[in-house]
Amino acid sequence: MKSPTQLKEIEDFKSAYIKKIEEVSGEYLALSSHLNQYQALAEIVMEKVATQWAKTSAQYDTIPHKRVYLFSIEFLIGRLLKSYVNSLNWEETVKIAMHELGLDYQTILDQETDPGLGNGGLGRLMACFLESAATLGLPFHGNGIHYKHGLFEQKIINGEQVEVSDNWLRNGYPFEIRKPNESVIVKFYGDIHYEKVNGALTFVYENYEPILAVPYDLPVKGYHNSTVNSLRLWSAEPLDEFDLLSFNKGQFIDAVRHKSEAEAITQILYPNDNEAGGKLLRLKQEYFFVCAGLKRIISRFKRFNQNCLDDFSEKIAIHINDTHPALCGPEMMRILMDDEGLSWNDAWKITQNSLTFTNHTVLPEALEKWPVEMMKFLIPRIYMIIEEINRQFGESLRLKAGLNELQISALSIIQDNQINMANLAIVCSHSVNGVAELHSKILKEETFNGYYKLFPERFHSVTNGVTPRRFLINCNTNLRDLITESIGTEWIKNLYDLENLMRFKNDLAFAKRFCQIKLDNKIRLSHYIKQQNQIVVNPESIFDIQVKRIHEYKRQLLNALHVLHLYNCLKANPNQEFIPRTFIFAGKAAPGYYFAKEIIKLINAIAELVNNDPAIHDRIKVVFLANFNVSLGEIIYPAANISEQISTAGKEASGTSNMKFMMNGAITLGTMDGANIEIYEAVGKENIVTFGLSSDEVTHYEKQGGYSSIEVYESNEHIQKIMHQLIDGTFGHLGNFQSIYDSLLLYNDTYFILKDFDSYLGAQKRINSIFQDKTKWFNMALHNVAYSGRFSSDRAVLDYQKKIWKTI
Ligand code: GPW
Repeated sequence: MKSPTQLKEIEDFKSAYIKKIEEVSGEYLALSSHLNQYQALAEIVMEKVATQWAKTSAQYDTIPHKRVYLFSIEFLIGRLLKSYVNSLNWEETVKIAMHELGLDYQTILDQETDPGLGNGGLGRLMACFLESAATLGLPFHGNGIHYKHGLFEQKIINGEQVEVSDNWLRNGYPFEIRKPNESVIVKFYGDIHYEKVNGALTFVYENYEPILAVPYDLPVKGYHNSTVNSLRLWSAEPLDEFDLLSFNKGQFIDAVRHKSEAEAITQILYPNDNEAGGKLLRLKQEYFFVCAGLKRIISRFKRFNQNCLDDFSEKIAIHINDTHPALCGPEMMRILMDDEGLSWNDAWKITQNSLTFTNHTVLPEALEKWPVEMMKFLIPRIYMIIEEINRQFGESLRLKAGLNELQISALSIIQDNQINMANLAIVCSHSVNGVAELHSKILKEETFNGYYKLFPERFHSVTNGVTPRRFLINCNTNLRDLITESIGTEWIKNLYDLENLMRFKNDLAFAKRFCQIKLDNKIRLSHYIKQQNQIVVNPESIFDIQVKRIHEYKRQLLNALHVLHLYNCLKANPNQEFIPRTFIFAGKAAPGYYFAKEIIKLINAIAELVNNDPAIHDRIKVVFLANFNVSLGEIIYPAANISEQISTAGKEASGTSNMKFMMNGAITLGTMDGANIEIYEAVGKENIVTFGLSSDEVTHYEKQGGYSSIEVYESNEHIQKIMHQLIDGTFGHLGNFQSIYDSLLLYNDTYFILKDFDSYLGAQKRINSIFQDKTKWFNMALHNVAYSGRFSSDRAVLDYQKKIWKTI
């Protein structure tokens, strides 16, 4: 029964909506398109959010509280309409109203583009942190880039990845506000020299190229509270005056060129994940959003602090998310000295006390290094400051720490004519952290060991987390309702409360509903698969899923080779007892990453072979879903039985899909890597399936130049068979996989795929036997949901607040 207030709310909503439809489309509701229906809903929701937004900002201005600004080159926010509706506690009203108006709510939600302003885990983590901070009511804002084109859309054509440009702004975007009057100027190129003015040596920067940075603000709404924070994304535009100047001189082409060169800066997100690019335009992007963000933060701070910067670092924390914003160090020095007139020492104190830094990888190819020449050419003043920071740092190591020249050069920010951005970030900040316990340990013992020995107090660890609102509550509503009926609503804000679910471990009625929900989610995913790939899968089979960027270290190849092996077993012994499995893959490869693209091709070739072989009798199905993004993840995570987390130990800093799957009751099949180790500790060894070399074992082999993959090959006939199939024409026109064959046998299998193969096979067999025992399986799944509390990004953000930013 609806209360009179609820009934009124629904009626009010309906009339506001009917009117809004006319405003956005100039038509009556009956004639409106789905897109118009979406736009009308988005506008109504945005109005409601904006009211709280204005209020939050005003409150922050009056109540002094340390603010955190998160600087990141990626924010993978996902679709927002449903999030806003649910966080406003408006879900029921909107659903009923839409229904009564004869509209399909899901179809309307599906009109929204999914802003792909990030590549993968790193960008998504930032979006989770923003959501959690707003839900916790903390003053915490994001600062990044307003890319015109986000991550490319992936199509699969003839089994291969084809990239299509992403145009997320094509229909306009209702959840951002352009704020031209808060624009700032960012300067590139030019010359620097000192001049004597009135006897004093004065520093002059001239002939630079000014670019206008225009902010777009997006509201970040807390769940069921009234906090709305901001995500500020900067867009590059030409300065009008300059265009006019060229026009007046009749230099039309110059004017147009300047315009497009300016706009180029924020045209596109670089599509590399865990790999540093080295392109001038990328460095331009890095400086662009750092400079614009810091200028605004500092000028706002002065406005509210009687123009005084003394206590800046007590009131503001600036967080450097991986090294892409590491220019925060020298840029803050520049603003404080050149624009604000502070001395080097005063500027340095404020800078270092304000900055904190998180590292997200130990892969050498991902550690950013920029050629000195490029930096000098593009941002000469910043280069000067970096040189001076480095000189003073070297000096202090020599005098205070008593290091010799060899030791000093190993820690230098400038090495081999390159700027080492991680070193720059560490030297300029007072805190460095890794994103899972093992990862932080590797940072201390290996990657940054020299710094750790000097400044042990600067090193911390904060394990990643994901927001349960997006990755459980809003995407697995049936499970949400079951949980709430069973243990109340407290868990939504304190995910540790999920442990109360263990009370139901012997409750048959609960178990039945829990399993039925999983099955329904699998049916939903099966429909999607049928519609997208024209493949019919069996929802009763084990859904074994690996979704993430395609990367050698993440070892989708190990998974694929195992499928091929299973196929061989079934072909050799067609009547064997076999538990049906559906192997689901999704993920994008960087467009220039040849080997990753070959892996996609191989998965699709295996799918073609296995899915169409009548001898298999549909007992194995292989599916590669195109264009993995946040929205697709929201359909996939709730439907998984097995979460594949099979990176080479020591290589995956944390992983976060492991947490999203776990929360939805999937069982992790994983190596002892990244946060898998902490999932193991949380659920206990009975409730996870692990395999493979440990990180220490991997390091041990690496120190000897690797293991011998040929030896493994020679002693294992299953491996011999699958290796031959890669190159013997098994896949017909679908391809020959010589490069994969070579990497495993000729180039000694850098990621230990063949070395871990047998162990992986054993783990997969264990899964089969467990799955047959339905009670045991339910119990494991329940443990995974119940002990996912510590993997909430609420916990992660609180850890940062306590340990890193010291805000609470
Ligand atoms: F290389 N991560 C990512 F460290 O998604 F910058 N993209 C990246 O470019 C990098 C890291 C970078 C990921 C890590 O691979 C993953 O293990 C981690 O869970 C995630 O960042 C969030 O910390």
